[in-house]
Amino acid sequence: LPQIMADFDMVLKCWGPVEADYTTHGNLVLTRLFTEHPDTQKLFPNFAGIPLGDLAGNGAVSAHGATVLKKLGDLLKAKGNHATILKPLAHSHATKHKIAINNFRLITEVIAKVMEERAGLDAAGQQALRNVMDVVIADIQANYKELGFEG
Ligand code: CUP
Repeated sequence: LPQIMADFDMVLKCWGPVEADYTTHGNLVLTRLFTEHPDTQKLFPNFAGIPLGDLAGNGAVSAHGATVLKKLGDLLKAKGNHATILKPLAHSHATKHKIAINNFRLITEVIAKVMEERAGLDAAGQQALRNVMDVVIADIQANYKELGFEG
């Protein structure tokens, strides 16, 4: 079995607690991303003015966080067969939101920590998540290039 398939499976083994409450975990991920990397909050005009202390209770932050994690769940379950999922996602993040590639690396590290704390993802599982996201991010980058967005 190729290692990357074992990596998808290892992350999916801890996905249950995340999937059980995308809204709560999505808010935790974005609140932590914006707290640890303040520039990322400015990427979203709707969120830019929210004080750090109010992020945890903000419904729009929770809603986008839920969207992000649902999408990641779809990607994990596709186990690399994700071209049709990634294409529209890359398109909107390149042309509408203008999210540079590095932000996907930052959010990967935040998701690894939140999954460690909330879903028991151990060090090997966190590395598996990084390996999976390396593939996802490389494919987003290929889409970005095609769209002429340097990312
Ligand atoms: O969907 C969405 O919205 C996205 C999600 C994803 C992608 C890729 C992979 C995974 C997931 N997003 Cu939005 C993302 C992001 C954000 O928001 C921010 C920052 C970074 C990233």
